[in-house]
Amino acid sequence: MSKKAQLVISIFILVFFACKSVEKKEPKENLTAKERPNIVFIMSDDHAYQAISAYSKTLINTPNIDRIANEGMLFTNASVTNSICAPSRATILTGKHTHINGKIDNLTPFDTTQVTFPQLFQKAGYQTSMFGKLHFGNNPKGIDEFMIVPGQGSYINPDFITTKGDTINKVGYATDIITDLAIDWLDKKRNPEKPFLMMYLHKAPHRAWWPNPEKFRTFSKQKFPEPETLFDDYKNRGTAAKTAEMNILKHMLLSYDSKVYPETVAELGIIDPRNEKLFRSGDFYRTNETQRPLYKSILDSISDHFKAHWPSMSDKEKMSWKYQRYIQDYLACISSVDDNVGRVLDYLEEHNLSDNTIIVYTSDQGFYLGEHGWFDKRFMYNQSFKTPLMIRWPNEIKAGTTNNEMVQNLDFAQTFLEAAGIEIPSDMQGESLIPLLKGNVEAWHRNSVYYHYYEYPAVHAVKRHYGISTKEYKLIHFYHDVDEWELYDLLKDPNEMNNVCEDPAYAAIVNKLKKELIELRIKYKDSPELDRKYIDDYEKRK
Ligand code: SGN
Ligand code: CA
Repeated sequence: MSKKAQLVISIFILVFFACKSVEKKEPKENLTAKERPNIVFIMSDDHAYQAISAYSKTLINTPNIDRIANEGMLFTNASVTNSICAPSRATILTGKHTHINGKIDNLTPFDTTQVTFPQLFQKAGYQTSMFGKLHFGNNPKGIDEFMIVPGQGSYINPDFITTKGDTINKVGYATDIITDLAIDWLDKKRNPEKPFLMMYLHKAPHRAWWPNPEKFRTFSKQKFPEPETLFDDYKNRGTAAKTAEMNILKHMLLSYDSKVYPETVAELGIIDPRNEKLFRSGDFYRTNETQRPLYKSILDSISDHFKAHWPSMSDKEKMSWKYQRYIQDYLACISSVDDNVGRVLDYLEEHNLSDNTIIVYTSDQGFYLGEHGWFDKRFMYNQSFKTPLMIRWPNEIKAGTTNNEMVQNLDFAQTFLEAAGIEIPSDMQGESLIPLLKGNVEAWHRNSVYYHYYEYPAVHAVKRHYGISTKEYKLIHFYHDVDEWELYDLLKDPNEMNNVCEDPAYAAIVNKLKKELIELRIKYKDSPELDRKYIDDYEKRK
């Protein structure tokens, strides 16, 4: 080959790779408004994947939520970095682990000088809105119009904080109202010249699980299968599982949770002032004259049944009874979420907004539906570590695909920013899911994820812990007032019933995972010093 030909080839190769790297790094800022996808981020509060029929048909049929999976991608291995409300939301908004964004538990204030992804969307010309439960301690930034419930919010006749900062009351059922607000915004406020980001955030199905009257009636008459591990005795687990206060039999409250009148409970000699106080400040007392009789007739029959049967029940029967009451109300709340998600999907379809809209359905974390005898979340064990996730985006995602990669709530910000062609801040800690959405699994290199939970001592008494999970194993370190390690063989023991950390057969795996955990902590800038700092901060606040 002549020198000239060699030179031409070298220049060609150089230019080719230079272009490639430019293509990889630069955001597609030249996307036109029409090309930039809209984003509808649907998130519920405490929605367990076990209660979505796209994942399991055992408990409930959710045809509308399933549509997102059937017409898009279902993630079977999505998890959160810290299984509790406000921290999960902080991670979603900042694209950072909670030890970096500082919102380690529901109680710590959020440093509002931090960048959240809606601010970047607003700056890039997106129209932005948010409806429902943010539960973040602060109003959102970068949102043109919002209506959010204060704190946990209410199911019945809820209050909303508006963009202007005032609080207004709405009559009706929260799940329906939040949807009305979202559809109304799409219908009347949306600027067709701009792409939009809408965060549609349900309060349901958070404790204390108040359904609308019609669903309350229907579901309270049904019987649901019990999970295999409802009567778990926590035998081969560590101290944390044994001392957690989220057992349905022991810690669920008869009036506040199971909805037996406090008078009826007292008549049977069961005195629990906290239970009574919580019930009396709860949703039933928010009903108006029209709503109250509808609820009362169902509450009457629950109390009648309780009074007639409770005294003669064994502990096992009491557990089963409380489980049924719990799951009936929980699923009834979800049934309303499903109906309402259907309304939003229909609206988008009828208005030709479907094809270039990314629709996400997820929850702020998973939840125990009687597995290990529990309700609530917090632990790195599967039901609360994992979270439902499905994404529909007809322009890019092949309908009906399933993905089992280890993705996290940490990844949303970067995914949305990449999709919209907006530059991703270099200090975000997730990975964009765009390659996975496009079916390019080879471009995904994450084999393990990091988790860290902090809210202790606190309600439900789940000890502080951090850990690493791969698809095969999970290694957890509980610390603070204990120093215990647990290892689960997820393939052999999917219910996580046997801690095999001390089993010599797993010694090599424990060693390997401990090393990888240290590396992950370094990668994500977590450290023993930060663990200590967050304990000290907590002590100071007490
Ligand atoms: C409340 C609930 C808890 C729940 C936390 C956190 N108790 O304290 O059961 O774990 O919220 O939930 S209640 O008596 O007030 O219902 S979170 O979703 O906000 O993290
Ligand atoms: Ca939650």
